[in-house]
Amino acid sequence: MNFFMEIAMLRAARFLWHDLLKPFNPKNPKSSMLRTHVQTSGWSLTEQDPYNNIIRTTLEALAAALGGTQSLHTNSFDEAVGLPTDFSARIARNTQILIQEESQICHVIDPLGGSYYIEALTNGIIQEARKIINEVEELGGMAKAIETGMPKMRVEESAARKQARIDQGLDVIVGVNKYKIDEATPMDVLEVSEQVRDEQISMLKKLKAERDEAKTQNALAGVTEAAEKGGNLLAASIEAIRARATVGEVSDAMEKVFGRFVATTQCISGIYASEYSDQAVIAAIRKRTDTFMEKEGRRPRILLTKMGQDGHDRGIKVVATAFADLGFDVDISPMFQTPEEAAKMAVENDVHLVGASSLAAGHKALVPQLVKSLKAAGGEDILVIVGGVIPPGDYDFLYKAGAVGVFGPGTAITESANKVLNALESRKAA
Ligand code: B12
Repeated sequence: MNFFMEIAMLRAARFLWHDLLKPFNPKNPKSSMLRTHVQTSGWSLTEQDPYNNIIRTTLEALAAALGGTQSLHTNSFDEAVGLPTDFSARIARNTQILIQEESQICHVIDPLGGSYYIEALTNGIIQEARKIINEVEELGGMAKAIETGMPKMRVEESAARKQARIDQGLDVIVGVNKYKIDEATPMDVLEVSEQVRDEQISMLKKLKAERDEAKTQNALAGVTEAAEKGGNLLAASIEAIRARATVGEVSDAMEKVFGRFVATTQCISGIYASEYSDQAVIAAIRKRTDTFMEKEGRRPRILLTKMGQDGHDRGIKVVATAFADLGFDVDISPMFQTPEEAAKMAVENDVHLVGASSLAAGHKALVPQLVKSLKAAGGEDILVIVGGVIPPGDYDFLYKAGAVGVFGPGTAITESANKVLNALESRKAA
């Protein structure tokens, strides 16, 4: 993180909000005052040496408080391995309370206002943000810009650059690429059992059995009608929820008119390699993929898939762009695949490997199903690797289920690429 930049961002956002609202002649002065909720970063928190995360969160929370946020969410130190335990949640909450009630920090409005450095940063952000706002306006507004894929591409490009800088140790992450410790820090990990899913399903069944079905369907028809006629969707949705419709059913009712947004899954290329200044490392892996091609007649081909309800696609996109730069042929699946769909796609695309990226705790259910589906679809020789938020205690389970590699948060992509090539080579030797 950049401590002062975070403070300046909040200050700049307040200025821009006030300025952008002026043309609407707001009648209530409160409308011109930006009110913000800040969540400290989860992305910056690491699986390695996890108590460092308490310090990171404190610094981030302090920046938010000095920047003048009205509301704050502090993340817990076990962020990169799972949902918080009661203990980690208490420390996260106490971080806020210490800032708010012990340190007197929140008694002053804009305490850094007037500092040369903070004012210069704030001004710089205002100027740069205006350029992007204008660019979006020229595309016809944010909804249009999203349709072109512009914001997503910018985010993915920046993520790939950042990953290349971290993998080389240019951006320091204490405990991950500098000041590493050999032994793992023992800590409790909250495990959510499969039973929760079954309980949720039976609650849904009960709700549907007990509701007044005609009333529900009528309210859902109201949602579709509001979508068709440009009516008040929020009011119609509240009506439907009161009639015990589920969020899924309300969204289906709108889908009849609007269709469903499908994010583009293209892979940007060249960014990871161009940001990696030690080109010898890149060249060595490319040499390995080139040798593979000479021997096999084609490049190592990998299908990267997101299965289940897991919408976290930053990791998979970063891995895709880096693997492509390292000489792999990379296919990316659509989001939310079933294991059967992923297996079918892998066989049809004739890949050597499937890389499942799992961040939302579905790996123990989905990876065994993927291995089974690959066998059923005639793809038993396709190797399976897994990456993402995988608690260390689950690695053995995944290996036993048939995975040949597991790559948790903080793995340098150059390292995972080399290990994947090792697995491909030992498969051939076997
Ligand atoms: C960013 C983030 C989000 C973003 C996602 C943006 C996006 N487009 O991806 C947003 C804000 C949208 C989000 C939403 C949610 N999130 Co979230 N999120 C994160 C966070 C903070 C970072 C993930 C990330 O991008 N890391 C950076 C990438 C580069 O790392 P990575 O994916 O781990 O990939 C690396 C390695 O794992 C490996 N790798 C990964 N995949 C693969 C594949 C292969 C083949 C290989 C070789 C390597 C590999 O290589 C990469 C480089 O090192 C994590 C916590 C964390 N620190 O990990 C929580 C986390 C994953 N989220 C979580 C949750 C609960 C949610 C929500 C359900 C919250 C909510 N109640 O709404 C929603 C779910 C949305 C959905 N539909 O899935 C939980 C999951 C809990 C669990 N596993 O038990 C986590 C762990 C946080 C937590 N502790 O609570 N989230």
